[in-house]
Amino acid sequence: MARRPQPVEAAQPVLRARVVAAFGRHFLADDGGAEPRACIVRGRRSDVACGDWVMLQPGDPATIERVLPRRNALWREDAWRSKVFAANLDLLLVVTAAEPAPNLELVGRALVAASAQDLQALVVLNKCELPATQALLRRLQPLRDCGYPLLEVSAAAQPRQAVEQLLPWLQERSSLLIGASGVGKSTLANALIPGLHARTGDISRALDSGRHTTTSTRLWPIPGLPDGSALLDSPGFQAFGLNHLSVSQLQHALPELALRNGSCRFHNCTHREEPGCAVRDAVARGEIDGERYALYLRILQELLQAQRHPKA
Ligand SMILES: Nc1nc2c(ncn2[C@@H]2O[C@H](COP(=O)(O)OP(=O)(O)OP(=O)(O)O)[C@@H](O)[C@H]2O)c(=O)[nH]1
Ligand SMILES: [Mg+2]
Ligand SMILES: [Zn+2]
Repeated sequence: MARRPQPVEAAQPVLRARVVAAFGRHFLADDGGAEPRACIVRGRRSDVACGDWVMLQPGDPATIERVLPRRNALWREDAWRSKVFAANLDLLLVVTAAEPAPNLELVGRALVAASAQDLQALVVLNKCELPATQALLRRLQPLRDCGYPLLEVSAAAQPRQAVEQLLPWLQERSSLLIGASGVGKSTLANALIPGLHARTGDISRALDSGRHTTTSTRLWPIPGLPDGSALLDSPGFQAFGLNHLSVSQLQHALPELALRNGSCRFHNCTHREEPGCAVRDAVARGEIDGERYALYLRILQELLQAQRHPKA
């Protein structure tokens, strides 16, 4: 008996696209068309982040079928969970400024997150026309000493110069602006991308309301640069997800510690109380900055704690 031929499923056109914005389960993805496409994610999967490459099933809205493997990712952490907020980056622009009161803890942690993901990082000291910049520069010197480049810019007072200084770093890469609320990330994005008109905020209003002016991470192509040059603006925030790091990854993520890797008496030295610790010796001799060492100890403590009590 002849079997009825099974209907052949029509080959589904699937598009490769990059997520440029994520709002809960709704996304915008750029597939090379004139405008990014609205899309949703199939099932309950919600760990799709800005910068992810995805396979889309066209439709209205389109559906994200699959998230392609990530080169790297950054996590945001709160008391309950950690969540990826940006993926597939090449450069981290860690923005700081003399006003509002600089958060060097956040700067240090962002640099650790970058190194741990093999991501090049740059410190951008914005609002450099403010007199308090000189004092901040002295506090940032230990970061320069361990090799992080630092650019002094003024996005509001001298946007053209800021753009000139930044553009050479942004060619054919995905660069993420990160830093505390009010340091001027969106003002920098507006200078780099004419016509963007990203909302920028009055600091006192933002701080009073406890709200950030930018509320979600966005990715934009940078006009005038080759394809593949993208800038990501993110909301200012306090806590970086570092708890997924191993002790060894953390030790390699601080260049001045990584340099002394293997020099301690014990190969698995945590650089706390162990005798014959090359890192503590270097701190005592002033070759490693005491604040940086203290930051290492704080992060170490946190990740050991988190590994004992994992979050959901
Ligand atoms: N004096 C001075 N003010 C600046 C400069 N760049 C930005 N600002 C001001 O700083 C304030 C905050 O700027 P935003 O660009 O909104 O800061 P943000 O980092 O994007 O803040 P969030 O989106 O809340 O994370 C605004 O009032 C800007 O005008 C600068 O170079 N100098
Ligand atoms: Mg902003
Ligand atoms: Zn040691």
